[in-house]
Amino acid sequence: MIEIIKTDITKLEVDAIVNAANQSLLGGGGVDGAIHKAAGKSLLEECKKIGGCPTGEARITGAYNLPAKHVIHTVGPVYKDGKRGEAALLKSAYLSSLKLATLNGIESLAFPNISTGVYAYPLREAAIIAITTVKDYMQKNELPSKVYFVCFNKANFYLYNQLI
Ligand code: AR6
Repeated sequence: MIEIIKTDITKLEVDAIVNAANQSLLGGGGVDGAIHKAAGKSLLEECKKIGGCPTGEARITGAYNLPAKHVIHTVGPVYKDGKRGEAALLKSAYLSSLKLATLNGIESLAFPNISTGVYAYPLREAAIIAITTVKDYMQKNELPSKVYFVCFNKANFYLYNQLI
């Protein structure tokens, strides 16, 4: 079951929220900054121990002061011209997050619109990759049984509703 919602991902009481992080996993702006701010310093301490994450992969941590139970940190690609493997890397960021969710018994999972902020991925192309990857995975796996696409801005909210 998939739901599209327009809200701040840090407010969600789900088993896991996904963070659109960078390779350092040490925080940044956008949704990453919001998640670290709301979770508190213990999240940064746990992330330091992980020692980074390559683009297209994902890592799981606790969620500390957040209402969610876990944070899955994934690193989407920086969009340049679409000819540098961006699509495969974005798909891989979604897929790696979904696989970690399954491995950790996560039923409800919330995704932000990975790579569509600072990393400048074109919204429509990114939304198509997100939706097709999640739908396909959920058809083949029992967990996660509920996925939220959290759209923070009107443009993405409109686009996701149009595409789904
Ligand atoms: N809840 C849900 N979505 C949000 C929130 C929020 N609180 N805040 C922003 N968004 P971005 P990226 C949306 O830039 O493009 C960071 O500095 C935002 O509107 O957060 O993957 C990292 O450290 C946009 O639609 O992530 C990396 O360096 C979406 O989240 C870099 O940015 C993603 O925008 C990653 O860039």
